[in-house]
Amino acid sequence: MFKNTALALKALFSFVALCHCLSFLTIAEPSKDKKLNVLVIMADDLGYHDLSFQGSKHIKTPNIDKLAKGGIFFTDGHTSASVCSPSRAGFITGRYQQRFGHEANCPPDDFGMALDEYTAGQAFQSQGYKTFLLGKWHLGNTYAQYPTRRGFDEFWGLREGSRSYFYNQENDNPKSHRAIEHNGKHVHFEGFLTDRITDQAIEMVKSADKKPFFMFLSYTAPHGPLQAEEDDLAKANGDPYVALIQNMDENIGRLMAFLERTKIKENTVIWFLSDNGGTVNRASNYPLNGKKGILFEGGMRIPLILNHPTKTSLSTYNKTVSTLDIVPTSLAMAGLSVNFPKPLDGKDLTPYLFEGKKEDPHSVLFWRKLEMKSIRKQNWKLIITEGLPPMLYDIDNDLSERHNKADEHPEIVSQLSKQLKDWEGDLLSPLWNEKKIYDFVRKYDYMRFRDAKDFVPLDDPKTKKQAQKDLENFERLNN
Ligand SMILES: [Ca+2]
Repeated sequence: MFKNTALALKALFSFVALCHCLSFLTIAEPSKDKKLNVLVIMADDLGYHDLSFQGSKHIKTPNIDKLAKGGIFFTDGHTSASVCSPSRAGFITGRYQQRFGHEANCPPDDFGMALDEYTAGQAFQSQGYKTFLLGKWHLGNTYAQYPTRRGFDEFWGLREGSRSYFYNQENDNPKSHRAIEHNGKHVHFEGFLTDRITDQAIEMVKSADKKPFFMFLSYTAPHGPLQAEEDDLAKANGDPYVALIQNMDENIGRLMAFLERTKIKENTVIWFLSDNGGTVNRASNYPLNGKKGILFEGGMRIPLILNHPTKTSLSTYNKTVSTLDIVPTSLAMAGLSVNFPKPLDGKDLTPYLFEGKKEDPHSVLFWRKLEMKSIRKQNWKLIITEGLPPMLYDIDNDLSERHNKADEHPEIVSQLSKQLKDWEGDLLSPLWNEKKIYDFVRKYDYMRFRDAKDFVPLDDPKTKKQAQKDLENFERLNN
């Protein structure tokens, strides 16, 4: 009898525990019958240190900080390139952009991202999502490359990579690819571009009319030209770089307030990142060495944030990840399954972020742009560039890349070089190039960051003078 009572009690406890579990599951997944929206906010040329939560003392970014604090910050997050166009090509396809020859920056006017590559816009469109692109495109200027032909229902922005933040005759000539367009129609805008991009983002979310949406909010800030309105300048002690970032942060705050007010935010996955590292002298990539354009960490380790409605206790993630992972991870979070026509290099991070998977999502990551390339494998990172000896860094112990270990560990250099070479076997040759002078500029940048004992200014006029001299010599010898 006693035994039976004990068994009955045990069964009752199990039943109560099960009910408790089931109700917990129901509470934990409020959005089960509603598809998640995905919003990717990309800054342009933002310095790694130039956000308050990253340690900046003079740049105030309470709204981006809030996204980081309420979400997951990736301490070892990387773009697939250290300049704009290839970095965006990698993110938007989830594939190493070198696989389709998209290595150099700025596709020529009659060319752009390979048309047989499948974009994030197409992937979400295929699932019945509304797809929006705001701001900078920079993946090709031709009509065939136009965002509305590449997976976006609606585009409000510029085809090119940068422009004035104010309407002006030079950029806003209707023939210019820097002019603002709305689905092919020329736009006359008033005031400051970052404000107008955000107004349009809010309008587009409203127009989605409760349908799920994918939005790529591609700000041009804080990329040059360094411009700001008077009141933003005043709040930034007269520094237009600071003003550009703080104004972008206020705009993100305005968008978040709208999403919160309409309860859309609780159903939206939000990413924040920069397309590459800082480059102007006012920017800071501390504690990273290097800058936009080269493959030291300052070029392509970026502040990567994932703010999301899924319940998790994870607030930082320390394994090496890539912006190639954004599209597959977002699709998985939204419970969508897309048949991509070509294999992705990006990984679905959800098992690592939400199911406790412990392994490395990427056993190795690769970079290549023209004459320079790099590989990262666990703590080791190798950079190889034309005309200089290999550079090998122990990233776990030397994040600032000050101590070249190539001479101490020739076996690691040779093993990583081989792995890099094998990866290159699957790539196309670059479909377009950059002016030769940039090879020399990059070489001198590598040398001065490699040899720096402490942090050095990001820009150096001597580098450009030296590069000009080398270019003249090169042309004399080759003509
Ligand atoms: Ca950029």
